[in-house]
Amino acid sequence: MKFQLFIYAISILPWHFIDYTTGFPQPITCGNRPVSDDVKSRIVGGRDAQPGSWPWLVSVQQPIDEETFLHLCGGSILNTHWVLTAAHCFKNHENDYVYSWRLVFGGNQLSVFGPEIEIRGISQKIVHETYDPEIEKNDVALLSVDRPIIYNRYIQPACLPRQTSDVSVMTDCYIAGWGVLEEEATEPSDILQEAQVQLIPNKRCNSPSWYNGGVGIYNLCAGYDKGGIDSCQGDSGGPLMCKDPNLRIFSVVGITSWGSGCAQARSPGVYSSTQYFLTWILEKIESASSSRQQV
Ligand code: 4AZ
Repeated sequence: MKFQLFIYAISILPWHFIDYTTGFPQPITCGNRPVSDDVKSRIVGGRDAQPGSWPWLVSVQQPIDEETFLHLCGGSILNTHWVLTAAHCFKNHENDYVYSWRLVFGGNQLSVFGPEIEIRGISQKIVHETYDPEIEKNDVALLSVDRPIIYNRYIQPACLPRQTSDVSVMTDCYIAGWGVLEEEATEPSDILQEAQVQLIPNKRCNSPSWYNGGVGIYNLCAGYDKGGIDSCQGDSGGPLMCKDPNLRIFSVVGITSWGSGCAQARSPGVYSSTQYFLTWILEKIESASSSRQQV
């Protein structure tokens, strides 16, 4: 009887209370957008995002002097301890001491920090073992924070797609980040930008006048045939997010990785597929948290 009651309780819970990937040590809820649940509608060709629109978005920043930090890459909150980003964010920083970098959570305008902002240091950096910077293969990395992230209305964990989700049919997709607003620009955007993008099948993305085979099975392409709207430098590591038509919630399906320039025709943004790397992500987080418990 008790067991039946339990099964009944499980069956009536909203889906997001159920830990959908077995053994995934992320919070049971993810993908919540308490402040802004609707997308009203730069990145290149985007628009200012409303504060709280993408509460899992992280700004990965490097110190440039005693007081100043520079936005370098985006990231996504996976749980109170881990941030997902791109391996290539650390490519030209092999000799940098990443433990002096900082992670900014809950941000919208990076020059103005409100009370909702949280800042953490990095306590561990895990780059994919077979990351190949030549071809941006396995462009994925995890960062752990020095103190747990505390969620609020502006700071929430992301969902990852289920292993069984068909990402290719998702049509409601967005990118967001503080990357440059134009290919030639050097300064990152102060205000978080967002843009709607279309997933482009890998076969089309790999055609001769496009990337000609440069896109791997571990990648997703998103943007427009004509260009005009795209991620760019500084958006790297940040999320490509699609609304799952069944779950009606956004999942981070891609990590901004590379592209030929920004917003050019037949050169859409290329993203690392989080579904492809799901096992890697889960294994790393699990083994890191179990070894922490043993200490
Ligand atoms: C970059 O340099 C970069 N248009 C990121 C994304 C894209 C191009 C370049 C995609 O980090």
